[in-house]
Amino acid sequence: MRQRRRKWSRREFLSTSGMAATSIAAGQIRVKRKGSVERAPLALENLEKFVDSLPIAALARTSGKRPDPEHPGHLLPFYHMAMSPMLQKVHRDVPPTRCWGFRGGSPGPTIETRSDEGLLVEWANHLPTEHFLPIDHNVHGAEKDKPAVRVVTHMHGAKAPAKSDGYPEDWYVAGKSATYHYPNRQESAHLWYHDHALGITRLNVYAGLFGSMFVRDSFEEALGLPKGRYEVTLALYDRLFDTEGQLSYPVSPDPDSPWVPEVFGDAVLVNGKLFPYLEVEACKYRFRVLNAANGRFFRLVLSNGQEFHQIGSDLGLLSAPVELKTLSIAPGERCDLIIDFSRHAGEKIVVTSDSLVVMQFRVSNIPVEDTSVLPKQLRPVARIAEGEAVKTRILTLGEKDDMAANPMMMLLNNAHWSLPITETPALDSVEIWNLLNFTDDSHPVHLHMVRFQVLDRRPFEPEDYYKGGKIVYTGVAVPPAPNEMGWKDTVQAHPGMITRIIAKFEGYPGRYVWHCHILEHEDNEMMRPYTVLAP
Ligand SMILES: [Cu+2]
Repeated sequence: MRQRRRKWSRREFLSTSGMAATSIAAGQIRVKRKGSVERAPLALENLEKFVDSLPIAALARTSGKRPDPEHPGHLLPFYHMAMSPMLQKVHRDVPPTRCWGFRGGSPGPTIETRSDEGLLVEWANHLPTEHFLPIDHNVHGAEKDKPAVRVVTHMHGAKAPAKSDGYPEDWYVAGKSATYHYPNRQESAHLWYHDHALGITRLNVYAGLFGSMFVRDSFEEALGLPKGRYEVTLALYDRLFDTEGQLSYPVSPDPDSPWVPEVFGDAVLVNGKLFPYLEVEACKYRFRVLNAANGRFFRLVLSNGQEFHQIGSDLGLLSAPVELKTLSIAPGERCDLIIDFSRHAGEKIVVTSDSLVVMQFRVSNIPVEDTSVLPKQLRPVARIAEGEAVKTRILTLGEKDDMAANPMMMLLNNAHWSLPITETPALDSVEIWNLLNFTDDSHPVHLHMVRFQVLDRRPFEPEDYYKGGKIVYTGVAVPPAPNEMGWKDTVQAHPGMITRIIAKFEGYPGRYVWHCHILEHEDNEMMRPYTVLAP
């Protein structure tokens, strides 16, 4: 581990200046690679905003039923989800963009299911054998002897058996498929599926391989929340485009080692469109927001300054709505929002994130009767008592830099992916994980299979830990924000802080992973296997 730099970090810099994000990102594209054509970035400022309506992903249709792997006499809905190349119109005035999707969609079709109702998905690789984005063969798992195009789909947030979790080494090539079983023994939540192939996840997701799944239950349905056309998924992600409207993925100046530590696009897509608008009625809407970006943290605000309510986090409902004017959402996280447009009839409201324009709501003038409710209480979230923990782990988030302080790789607990497994919680046991962040970045840390709660964040002195492995706090513990008091599967671990989470490892024994959800980090060693031990 290196000395922690206390200079202005790239993320802080980019996040405070959209212009900076644009120029740096564009600069990255203009880095000329050996044998590659230099392409100028798409001039977003020349594009007319709000000319395309917000697309809504299709509902996934089943392809019949198949036997339940746990109870072969019982049949489960079966979905065939083929990954294939596609063209996408991201904007009226941008030529079609080559990307990859599920069943012709990026985001792919939305799977709807209910708690305790299992389903099967055959994730089929119908992609070409060559990748259209720059693979770095120095990245672990993506060596020159590996096939260029490899996929394996993970259902983020699913309590799924290990063999259906999409282990990063379980990738397969074109013409192959894997059928996964999702028992869905979990509360209502917004899950999302995305590629997880070792060493190229960042490229496969950037290419478009992701979509949503909703688990429903009767408790949630009884609350009377907005539903049907009043419930809208908003999958947010940023991209870089060239003048031809094609995806640009930035590369480093070293053609033999193109990996870059972070990617920030100047174009924010919502459900596959650039600057879309959504016509809404003057009533309450429920927005299921997903940050599907490789590395961008969004900070969403409404241009009319109105407040909104967060009613759910990654893995389900909060105990009560939380009023917000700004929503911070990190890659991998989901936020369940209620926006009430009833006092804003006729308004055009723009959603922005820092200096980036995200989308527009056009509120109708026609009076409408709103029968939905924003309940004062939602679903009780019982806090896991710290005393229940049988083990407390100290886990570091670090970065290895070259001589010029350029990040070369990111590490969890200073360990590479291939080292022996060190995190081995027993099934149904409770553990506290202390995430010590030694870097300048916030890392959204995601644990597969389990749900957890955020205990607190507390500043500490890295030097003392380097020297003697001693934790010296430099301030008081900060409790989680009210909208972080629900069930989480991804937590923002901030620089210079120890972020504590508590989890009960319920579900299934077997090998899973935990990792940073900045996909460039995850691909370059910021991911470790962990094993849930059978009793
Ligand atoms: Cu990270």
